[in-house]
Amino acid sequence: MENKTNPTTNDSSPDELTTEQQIRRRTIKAFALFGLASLVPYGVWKWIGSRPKVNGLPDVFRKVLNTNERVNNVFFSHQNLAPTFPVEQAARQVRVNGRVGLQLNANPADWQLRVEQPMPKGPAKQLTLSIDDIKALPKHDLVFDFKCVEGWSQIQHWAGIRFSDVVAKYQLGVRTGQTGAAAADWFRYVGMETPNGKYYVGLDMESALHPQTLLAYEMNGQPLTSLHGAPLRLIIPVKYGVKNLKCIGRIFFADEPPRDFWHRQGYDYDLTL
Ligand SMILES: Nc1nc2c(c(=O)[nH]1)N[C@H]1C(S)=C(S)[C@@H](COP(=O)(O)O)O[C@H]1N2
Ligand SMILES: [Mo]
Repeated sequence: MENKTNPTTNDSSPDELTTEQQIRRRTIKAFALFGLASLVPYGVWKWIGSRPKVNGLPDVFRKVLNTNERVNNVFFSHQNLAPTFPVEQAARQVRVNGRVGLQLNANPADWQLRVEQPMPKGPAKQLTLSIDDIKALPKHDLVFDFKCVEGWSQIQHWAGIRFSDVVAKYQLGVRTGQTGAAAADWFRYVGMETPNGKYYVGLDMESALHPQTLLAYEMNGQPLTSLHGAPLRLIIPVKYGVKNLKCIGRIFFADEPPRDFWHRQGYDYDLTL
């Protein structure tokens, strides 16, 4: 009587599955589906994570942002500033790391900065700047957490001029020679090297033009020591220490990534924090 009034209960027929078997099958199916479904986003996630980081964001996100930024015509609007600190927190004993290309007994009076950029028509543009030319631009102080890829960091106090101010003053970086040109007119990279060419870095233009990117001539209010890159070094807080070239002798603009000392040793080219 129970069997007749309840059609869902049927465990007598041999070709019907028992409730237990049905549950097991459904569970297996559910797991298989769940597994497949989760593989797709996991793969996408892995891929995004493996993308090079641009200003802390995987480049796929950056590309979207950049497109929007370009549309809004604020390609160099930099909202992502590195945190800064009160000057009292800056280290007194600033760590020295890396001496490649430094000529510790060079005469500072002999120093000059060579700047070069290819021009669409005619010969390359070339400038030679003295330390006084550099100091003629507005001075900026910066106290930030300097980070080396080797795993240490230190709050340090630097001062110098904005690289973007040099670019604006001498009309560099854009093919047309007119600062304020469309994003496509900008060279893609900046290369910097020691006077002897033994240490060299390549930087994407956006990071080079970041408002916290300085050509620094002071540390803790004093002229740079040779070990810290006298008379002029790069301070670029959006990048790891290796990109902060000490003793700049030459700066040039390019569309191909310039050679980069640590990239040649196997590090990421970008090294953006
Ligand atoms: N010319 C030159 N610049 C250089 C290096 C170097 O070996 N030679 N080392 C880099 C590395 S790895 C770091 S962490 C910083 C360290 O700067 P500091 O010695 O002023 O602390 O300089 C960078 N700039
Ligand atoms: Mo470093």
